[in-house]
Amino acid sequence: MNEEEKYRTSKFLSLVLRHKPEEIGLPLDVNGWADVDELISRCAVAGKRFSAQELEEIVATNDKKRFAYNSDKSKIRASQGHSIDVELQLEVKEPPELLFHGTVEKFLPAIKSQGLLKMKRQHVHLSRDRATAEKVGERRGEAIILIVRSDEMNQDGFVFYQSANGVWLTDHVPAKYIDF
Ligand code: HQG
Repeated sequence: MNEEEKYRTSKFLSLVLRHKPEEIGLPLDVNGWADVDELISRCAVAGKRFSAQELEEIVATNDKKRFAYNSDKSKIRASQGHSIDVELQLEVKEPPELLFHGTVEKFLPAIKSQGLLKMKRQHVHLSRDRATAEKVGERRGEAIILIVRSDEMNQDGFVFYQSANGVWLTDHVPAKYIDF
C-alpha cells in the first residue's frame, strides 16, 4: 500500500469509526469498538480493500495516532473525534495552564458570545501547543489561534479529559476563559 492509499484508507476509517458506521453496516459497541475482522470484511464489500497487516501499518503510522487497538488487537476504535454517541471512558485529567484552539475569523463573533461549543462532535477539541492548533485551524482557511486559560477553568470546576492520542477535550469553554 503506498502513502496515498494509506491516507485514503485512513480517511475512510475515520468516517466509519467516528461518524457513519452504518454506511458499511459496521456494528460498534457502546465504547466505540469495532471487531477488526468485521471491519476488514465490511470495508472490502464497500470496495476498500486492505489486509490485517496493512491496517496495523496504518494504525502505527497515522500522523495523529487516530486509531487504537484493544490489548489483543481483536478490536479497533477511533481515539477521539466522534460525532456518534460513544462512551470512550476517558479519564479526567488536570490540564496544563493554557491550551490552544485553532479556528477561523468567521466563527469569532459566535465564539465571543457563546464560547467554544462542541458543535457536531462530542467535545470541544483543544491542542497542547500553538503549532498543532495552527494545523487544526488551517483546515478551514487562515488559522486564528485562541488561548484557553484551562487551569483557571479547572479551578472553577470544569472537567478536562485527554484522549489516547493526546488531544485535550472538554464540554464547553465559556468566552470569559478565552484570550482572543
Ligand atoms: C468552531 C481534527 C461557531 C470551531 C482536528 C471549529 C481536531 C464555533 C468548528 C479535531 C463555536 C468545529 C476537531 C461557536 C466552536 N460558534 N463556531 N460557538 N465553537 N466553533 O471539526 O476543533 O484530523 O468539530 O472553532 O485536527 O476544528 O479529524 O472541531 O472551527 O483535532 O483527527 O466550530 O478534528 O482532527 O469544527 O477539530 P470541528 P475542530 P482529525
